[in-house]
Amino acid sequence: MSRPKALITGVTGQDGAYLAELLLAKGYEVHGVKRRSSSFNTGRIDHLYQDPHERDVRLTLHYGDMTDATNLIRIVQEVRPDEIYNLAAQSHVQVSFETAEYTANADALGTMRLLEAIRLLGLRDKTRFYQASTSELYGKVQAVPQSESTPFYPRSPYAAAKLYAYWMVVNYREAHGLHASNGILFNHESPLRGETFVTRKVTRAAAAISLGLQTRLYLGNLDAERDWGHARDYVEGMWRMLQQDRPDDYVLATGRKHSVRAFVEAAFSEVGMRLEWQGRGIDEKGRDAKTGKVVVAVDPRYFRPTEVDLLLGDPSKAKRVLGWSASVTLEEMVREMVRADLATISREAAYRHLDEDAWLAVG
Ligand code: NDP
Ligand code: GDR
Repeated sequence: MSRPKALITGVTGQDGAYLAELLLAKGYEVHGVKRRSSSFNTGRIDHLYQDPHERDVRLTLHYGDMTDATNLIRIVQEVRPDEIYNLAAQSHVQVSFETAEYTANADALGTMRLLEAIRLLGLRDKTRFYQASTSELYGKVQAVPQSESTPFYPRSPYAAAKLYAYWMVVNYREAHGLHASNGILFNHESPLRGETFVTRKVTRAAAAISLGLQTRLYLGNLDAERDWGHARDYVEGMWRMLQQDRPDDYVLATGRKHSVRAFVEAAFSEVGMRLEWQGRGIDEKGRDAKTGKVVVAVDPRYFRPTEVDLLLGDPSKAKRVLGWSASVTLEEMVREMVRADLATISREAAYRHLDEDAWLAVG
């Protein structure tokens, strides 16, 4: 019997790396779309690389871009995948305020291009489609916890682009009979998380400050609350959605929320530092209880023009239908992330002198 084939867009990102690993372990032939870059961008999947000269190569990368329709059509035509996981996106909410048109092109139209490729190549009955939808669709809080039936209210160009993609998936399912599903995923993190998302920014800073390589961490809104899970759990949920006879939309979440401030406290406590908070809003500061030094401060540069205050998911449908639930607690995840950053930063510091300004610039 031939192996099932999967095509992953965004294979070089956090979720792409975990998903590629999962599908290879399940016996799939995995194809990934990567962007051309002037520097290496495959660091998260290098451990999965196989020499293309070997026999039975099961991971193949194709150059491509979500903004290039002919390129996407050719890749889908060549691979003829059984499953497409559309994870590629300009995924940073704050950056989307600066790059609204590009974000719409890649995240909204890019999704449409792939759906259209399946349709026009006659793969409707062969290829199943997973769309990386997001809890950002809920945006301005309408109800808590948020489930598949909670109304959307996007609060950023990113969320508005993902809203278009969400509805195109529903439409191609209803209009053309595609097996296309939306995973409405709440925030999920890991040691592979991009360094400019708040969790990884915090765990890296806690590690660097405890090693004496950084003095202070600047953050935006400390009061925002999120439902944070572990990426490894969430890619398993993506796969389960595509194994269902019928396509559908599912929330994946832990059902627990924490504030950014609580995440910061947990990360610093992991390196043996207790924080004491003083002031409010832009004057708020976190001091190391032992030394009295300010190690966390607010910088309004990181405030968003429109913020999403609270995301808390209700994952009961995924549990009922997919048998899926999040297995990693926030405490376990923070520990894994901080330990990984301590190891990486110590290794890096041994090689070169770390320029503090470079650390502070991480957004
Ligand atoms: P990352 O930002 O880590 O990865 C995004 C991936 O998309 C990278 O491989 C990136 O390539 C690629 N990419 C970006 N733009 C393009 C483009 N124009 N053409 C081709 N590839 C492109 O995101 P995550 O892994 O965290 O998230 C995966 C998906 O899930 C995204 O769509 C995100 O919006 C969505 N999502 C994420 C959540 C989370 O909490 N992580 C929650 C809900 C949804 P490169 O490596 O070259 O930059
Ligand atoms: P989010 O993740 O916007 O939820 O999108 P991010 O980690 O960027 O922000 C979470 C919350 O933390 C607040 N915050 C800061 N955020 C960043 N990045 N940097 C800071 O210094 C900072 N200080 C406070 C933010 O204001 C926000 O409230 C992520 C992405 O992965 C999306 O692609 C995905 O769709 C959603 O999660 C679900």
